[in-house]
Amino acid sequence: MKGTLHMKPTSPIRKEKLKHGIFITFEGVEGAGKTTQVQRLAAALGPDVVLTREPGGTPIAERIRHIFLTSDGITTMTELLLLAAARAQHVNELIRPALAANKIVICDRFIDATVAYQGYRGGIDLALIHQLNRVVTGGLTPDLTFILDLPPEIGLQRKQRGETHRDRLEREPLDRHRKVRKGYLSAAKADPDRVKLIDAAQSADTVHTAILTEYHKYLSQ
Ligand code: Z5A
Repeated sequence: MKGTLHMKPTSPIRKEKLKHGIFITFEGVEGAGKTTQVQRLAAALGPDVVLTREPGGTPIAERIRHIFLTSDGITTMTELLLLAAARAQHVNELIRPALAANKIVICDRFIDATVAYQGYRGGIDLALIHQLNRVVTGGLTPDLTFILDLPPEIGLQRKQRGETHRDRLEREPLDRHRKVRKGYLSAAKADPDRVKLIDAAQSADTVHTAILTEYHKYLSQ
C-alpha cells in the first residue's frame, strides 16, 4: 500500500492540502479496530504523519488519561472536564503545531468521542459539549473522520480475546456501549462531508482499503 500512496505527493491537489496540514481522526466503539487502522494508515502515508491519541498525546494529557481511565466512581461531568483539559493541552502543544508544520495528524479519537460517550452514553447536554469543544480547541475540527462502525458486542469480544484486564468503560453494561454507537451513527449522519462511516465488521485489509479510498476522495475534492 505504501507505494500506492506515495504516488500522490506530486499531485498539485495534495500539495495544496499539505500547505495547511491534514487532520484525520478515527472513532468507534471499543475494539472496532481503530488502533489497527490508525497504524496501517500512518504506515501507508509515510513520514509526513504525526500519530496521536485522545485522551492523551502529550505528557500532561497522558497523566489526565490515566486518571480518566482508572477512576471508578467518576461522574460523567468530571469525565467531560478531564477530557476537555487534556484536549486543550493536546491541541495547543501537539496538534496545532504539527498542522502548522504541514503534517498529516492522525488522532485515535477526538471530539466525536465526547459527543458519543459523554453525550449519548452519559446524558450530558450536546450543546454544552459542542460549546466546550469549541472553547478548548479554538474551533479546530478534523478535516476527515473515519467512524469504524461495529456492533459493540463484537468489539468487546475482539478485545477480550487478547486481554485479561478490562478497563472501567469496557466493564459497563452493553446498553451503554449501544448508546455510544448510536452517538457515532448520528455524527456520521449530521456531517457526511467530514465523517465517513466504515463497516468495521469486514477484514482489517478490506477496512484499510475502504479508508484509503475515502482518503483519496478527500484529496481530490
Ligand atoms: N473516551 C471518552 O469517553 N470520551 C472522549 O472524548 C475520548 C475518549 C477521546 C479510551 O480508551 C477510552 O476513552 C475509550 C473512550 C474514552 N473507552 N474505553 N475503553 P482506549 O484508547 O484505551 O481504548 P479504545 O479507544 O476503545 O481502543 P481499543 O479498545 O484499543 O480498540 P480499537 O483501537 O478500536 O481496536 P484495536 O486495538 O485495533 O483492535 C482490537 C482487537 O481486534 C485486536 O485484537 C485486533 O487485532 C482485532 N481486530 C482489529 N481489526 C479487526 C478486524 N477488522 N477484524 C477482526 N479483528 C480485528
